[in-house]
Amino acid sequence: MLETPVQSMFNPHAEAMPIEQLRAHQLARLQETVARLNERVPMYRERFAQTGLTPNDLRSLDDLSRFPFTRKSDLRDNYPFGLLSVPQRELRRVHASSGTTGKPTVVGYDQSDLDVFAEVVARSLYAAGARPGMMFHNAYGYGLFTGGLGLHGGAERLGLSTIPVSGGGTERQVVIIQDFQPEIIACTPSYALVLAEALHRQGYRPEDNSLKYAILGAEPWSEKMRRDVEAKLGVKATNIYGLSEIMGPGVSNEDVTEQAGSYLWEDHFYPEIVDPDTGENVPDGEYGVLVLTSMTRTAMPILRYWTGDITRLIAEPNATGRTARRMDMIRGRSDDLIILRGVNVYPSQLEAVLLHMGEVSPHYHIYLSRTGLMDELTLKVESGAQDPALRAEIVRLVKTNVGVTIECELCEPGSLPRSEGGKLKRVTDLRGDR
Ligand code: DLL
Repeated sequence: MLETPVQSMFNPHAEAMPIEQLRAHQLARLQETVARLNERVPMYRERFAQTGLTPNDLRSLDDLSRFPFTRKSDLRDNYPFGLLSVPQRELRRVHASSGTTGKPTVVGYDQSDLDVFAEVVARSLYAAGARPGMMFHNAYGYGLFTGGLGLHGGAERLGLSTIPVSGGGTERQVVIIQDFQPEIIACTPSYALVLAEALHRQGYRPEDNSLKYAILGAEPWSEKMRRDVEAKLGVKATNIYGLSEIMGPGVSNEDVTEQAGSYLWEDHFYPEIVDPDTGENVPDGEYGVLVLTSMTRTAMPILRYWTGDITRLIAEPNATGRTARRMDMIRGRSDDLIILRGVNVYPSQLEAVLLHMGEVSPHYHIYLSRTGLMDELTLKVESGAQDPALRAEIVRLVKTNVGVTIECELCEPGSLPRSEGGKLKRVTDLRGDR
């Protein structure tokens, strides 16, 4: 039976809020957030003062563009708790994500933030097809990464029977899928393909397994990959987007009946798209960098966060009854972030490991390739000593400090590309179309 629009939403009151009401709600929440930051967070207070702005200067939504961006480096400079706007003892959870150098960027949540987190993830799961009572295989990593616990909180709010399987251990995951019969799975798109292959090897055809819906994100993927996962896993797949600095997973999610852009939960997160070079706002429909403001966070609100993700906003009416805008699939990055098997890696993190070691030259190059289904990163480093122990040590240090398994090749001094005056390209991506 077809669902009416109201039944297709977890929270119709919020998701189908009339547009004028939504815009008024956003302005009021943004004004509260700016006032809170000005009052409680020294970095923001100083920055507003430097630009001559006060919270009273935010009189319309358009005024937001007069306020400064927040960047990843601001979180790093205030590591770990410098951007909190509540006393540290009010934190109920801490997560972290890769920073551009050795230190991660840390985000804190109080109880109210965790409630909002669960609400937006519940909406996301519902939009993806999940309904109370369904069995949910959560293969996002549990830990400092927001994926596992973030999805988990929303699944409990929605009323799913959650299997907190976490990432890795593919053979065990296959057994659990076969025995527990989950209808929903959440993981990275690349891992969904790995699981599909493993199920196939066990003689399972896509139509034999219990899975119906896959909620995929945390790394860039494409329509081609969606078709692949759907065919090989026998599911309907939707895109889930999010980032730790703003909340975690569930900033936006597609509706499974449309699969045409992810609904941004605009009563909690205010989206802008800006030109990557000028930082000026561009109209809905045009591509640029996604900039997000968390409007209802209390422990650590972030103003105009420069996500670095390139996408566009879709404001056209839709058939689901939701009033929020959608965002398109992420098309690329405005910086050099690499997402390897769901883990964020900046070239500068690898560089920091090398610089620390001494025995290798600072000349390196990163090659990304795909063997079978998994992405591989090969770090080529120049070194006079062709010592296998040195190579193993680099692999070990990268695993410990950056959290990813890489390949390393030592090569002759002078053999890697050098800058010819301009920006040196440090990464060669051989993965082709995804
Ligand atoms: O990856 C949160 C998340 C967990 C999202 C689980 C979805 C599912 P971070 O580790 O802070 O948080 O990484 C955030 O990952 O700025 C994007 O570059 C990328 N990213 C996240 N979701 C998508 C997606 C989580 N659906 C960074 N498509 C973001 C493309 C994505 N890129």
